[in-house]
Amino acid sequence: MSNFEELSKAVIAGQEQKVKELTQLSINEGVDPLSIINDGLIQGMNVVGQRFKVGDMFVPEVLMSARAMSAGVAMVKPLLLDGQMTSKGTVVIGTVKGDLHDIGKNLVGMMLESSGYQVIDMGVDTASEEFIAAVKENKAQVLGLSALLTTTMLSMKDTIEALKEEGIRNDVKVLIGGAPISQTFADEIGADGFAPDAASATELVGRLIG
Ligand code: B1M
Repeated sequence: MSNFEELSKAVIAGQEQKVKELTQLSINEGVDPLSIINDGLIQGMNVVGQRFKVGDMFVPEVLMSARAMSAGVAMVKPLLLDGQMTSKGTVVIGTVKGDLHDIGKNLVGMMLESSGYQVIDMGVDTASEEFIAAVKENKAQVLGLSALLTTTMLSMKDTIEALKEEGIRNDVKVLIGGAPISQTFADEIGADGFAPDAASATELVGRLIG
């Protein structure tokens, strides 16, 4: 088995220590840092995303894989030349005002990051003005809103209206998700897309700005 295959397998298995050891081994052998990320770490996370989507992996396992992958990426990142780690685009993501649920949002963020997007995570209980400031400051192509409560999902509409008032609605694609969210609701409030899970969200971002 190649180093990359072993690395991918360790990511899939969520073995953080093994990922660190294998990443260090590759670094010591002089393997191209970008290949370690793209051919080893991200390959593993791609498999995790697919398995999660079809129900073969569950949240705790996905979080362990994401943590293992991030540990490897953190070791390799300092070795990359400036600008070598190109981003596919910038996504501002957060849980909407009044809502403190962040497990799903974190999964979506991690999955996007591991697929090569720059992710600006606004955390939880984020007001429309904060989203707008972050979109402007980072020139984000996508704004991802997460809500888990039927009471807070309504503030997604407020954020979309606020984007219109700021005159930047056409500059950014709005993707929404969370347990109570549906495609019907996305259509109702004028969002650009809805994704039921993290893997679909990553695919959708690719379609929206690809
Ligand atoms: Co709360 N909670 N909670 N809770 N909680 C729910 C959502 C609830 C359905 C439980 C229930 O009653 N059956 C219910 C909401 C009812 C409703 O509105 N209809 C509820 C309630 C009522 C509350 C409180 C009001 C309880 C109280 O205090 N009385 C309170 C509210 C606090 C607040 O937010 N202001 C509250 C608090 C909490 C905890 C803090 C204890 C904790 C959150 C911890 C945390 O997130 N750090 C919590 C939890 C854990 C849950 C449940 C049990 C699990 C949510 C979760 O993490 N799921 C939840 C019940 C449930 O959903 N079954 C519940 C796992 C996660 C991976 O899935 O978040 O759906 P999910 O994310 C998925 C997809 O939805 C999608 O991808 C993710 C990955 O596949 N997705 C996106 C999510 N965001 C996306 C964004 C995208 C795209 C896809 O694009 C941007």
